[in-house]
Formats: sequence, C-alpha cells, structure tokens
Amino acid sequence: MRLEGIELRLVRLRLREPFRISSGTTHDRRILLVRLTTDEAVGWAECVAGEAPNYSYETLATARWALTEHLAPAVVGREFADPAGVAATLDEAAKGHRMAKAAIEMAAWDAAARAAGRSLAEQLGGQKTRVPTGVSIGLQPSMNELLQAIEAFVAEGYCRVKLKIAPGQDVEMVRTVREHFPELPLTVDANAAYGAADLDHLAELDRLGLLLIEQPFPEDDLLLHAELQHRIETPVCLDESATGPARCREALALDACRMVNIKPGRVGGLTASKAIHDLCAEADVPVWIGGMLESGIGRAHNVALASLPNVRLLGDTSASHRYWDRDVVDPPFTLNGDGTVTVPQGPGIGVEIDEDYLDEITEERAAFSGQGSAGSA
Ligand code: NPG
Repeated sequence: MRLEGIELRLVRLRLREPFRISSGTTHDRRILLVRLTTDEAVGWAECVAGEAPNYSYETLATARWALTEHLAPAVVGREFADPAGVAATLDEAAKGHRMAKAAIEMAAWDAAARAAGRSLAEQLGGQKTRVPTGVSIGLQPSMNELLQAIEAFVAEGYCRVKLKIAPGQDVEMVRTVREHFPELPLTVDANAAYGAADLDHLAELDRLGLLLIEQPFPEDDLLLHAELQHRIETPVCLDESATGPARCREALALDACRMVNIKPGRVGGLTASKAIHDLCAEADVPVWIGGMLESGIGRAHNVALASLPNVRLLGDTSASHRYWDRDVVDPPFTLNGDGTVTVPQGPGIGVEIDEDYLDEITEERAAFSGQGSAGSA
C-alpha cells in the first residue's frame, strides 16, 4: 500500500465521571486521532497518550511533536508491503514514542484490513466473535462509594472488576470488597505506586483470592516484580513495564510476571501486540487487553485484538457508555446480556466514524501529504 496522507485531529471528549488512578485524575480526554489515507483505503486510530506524564513519559504534547516532526514525515509518500513495514520504518525514524507510533501503525492496520475486505479481528488472526469484558474502577473517595460502584457495574453485567489501589487504599480496602463480594472475579492495579519497602505489605494481598496483581512497582524494575512473584501465588501482571516484545521476554525469563496486560497503544501498535501475544502463548502465559479510556476508535482496535486465542483473561474493554454519553463511532460498543462485547465483523475496525460529531468536538487539525508538506486546516 502507498501511504498517501495523514490527518491528525485533536478532539475533546468529556468522561461521564472523572477517573482516578494512583498517579492522577482524568476528567476530559483530549485525544489525538489519526486518519490515514492509502491508495486503497482509509484507516483510523487514536493515540492513547494523556495530558500529564503520570502513566508514562509520553503525553499528548510529546506525541504530537513526534508525529508532526518525525513520524508522519517518515512514512507519508512511501510504499509498504504491510503494517509491520510501517512499524519498522517508524522505529527507524525515532526511538521510543511508542504511543505516537502506535497511532499511525494501527491506522495502517485498519486501512490494510479494509483494503482486503476483512475485519481487523480477522486480519489479526482473531477467532472470537464476542469477548467477555471486565470493568476498571478508579480510586473512589470512600469505601461506600466503591462498594456502590462495584454493585452497579456487576448489575450491568460486567464479569470481572479491577480495583485501583494506592498506598493507604489497598489491603484493607480489598479485604472489605472481598467480604462483600466473596465470589467476584477481582484484580487490583497499583500503577507502579509501590517500592521495595512494601513487599511484605503487598504479599498480604495473596490471601484475598485475586486473579492478578497488576504493576505494583516502577516500570523499570523487573527484579522487584520477580521478588514479589516469588513470594506469592497470585500472578503478578505487567502493564507499564511491558513496553514491547523484548522487555516481555526478559520479564518471562525472570519470572517477573505470569500474566501480561497488552495495550497496543503502549507497545507501539498491533504488530508488537501480536508479537507479545504470541511469545506469551508459547510460554503458556495468558494475556488480556487493557484500556486507556479510549474513544470508540481505540476501543474497536482493542476489541479486535481481544479476539486472539491467547487473550484468556477478561480485559478493560468496557462498553462506550461506561465512558461517554456519546461515542464517536456508530454503533457504539454495548454490553451483551452475557457480559461480552461483540467483535465488529465489518471491514477494518468495523464501526462507522461519526464524522459530524467529530467535527463538533475537534479542536485542531493538521494534514500531511505525499509532498511532505504539513498544513493546518
Ligand atoms: O477502561 O479504559 C479503561 C480504563 C482502564 O484502568 C484502566 N486504565 O492503568 O490501566 C491503567 C488505566 C489508565 C487509565 C492508565 C487512563 C492511564 C490513563
């Protein structure tokens, strides 16, 4: 495919409720969307970087800079055999900046699938037509509000709940939740909020029947994750640390985790996601698909990826209504009666982009064409 043009659009979407993790709170999502044109089809994707560098060093501002100055110019006007070729060229153009790269690479996957007349799920090798789905609940102001939130999501049909934890809101909080919901499939996520001094304390979570403990320690500390994993039976799961296939291989070799949360936006796109999926499958390590409060565009990519066979755990691929009053795709993602989300079967990401609504919420746009010129509209 010849990559003819890229349009970047910055949109603002208001979350129905603010989302708080150990390192910060998100109220609105300002999302950079990529619309990529090839000689055969158009593809869409979104950049998952947030406004503050609290989840990762990448932000909306760094992604925009990397996309504008280095990544879009490196691929526009060039011919590629497949999206993996786009990923390789992006890697040659810049180190790091995986969230920025993923936005282009994933749009290339959408375009390639549309050009082939296949769904993105099929193009990726996915087999499931529905994926069971969990929900991630942000830190709540009080125990009561947390219990009520869990109650409401369980009543809606979510089959697994992920709780955010942070120092001061951890073992006791999870124990209370467990007492109220003895059978609920439950996970916890610390977003790297703990250190070596917390090993004994975190080991107490082992008795609470959790499916996994996600990213307790800083991103660059695989050894500390391995130390916790050796002390407990609950699987340790990596998110922030799992930056790509090589890092995942290291983590598995060190027994630093026994499960992996794959977020295509975090690892540079769907090519790297598939590689992580495959190497975990070989090691018999189950994976699941995380979420970054995506619009329906990023959600469609995540749901397609969740249809792969080694995605054996429920992900944070919740329905549109969990996040937005109105999503940017049609139809929006909804929760089926059995707690699943349907994997779109139409070409590419398989949902229509609501361009009228996008126009309403667009703050800025910039275009890159084959002539290498960048212009704003
Ligand atoms: O449902 O998309 C969702 C949110 C899932 O908890 C979730 N995401 O650390 O995994 C995370 C967390 C997150 C959200 C991280 C926003 C960064 C920003």
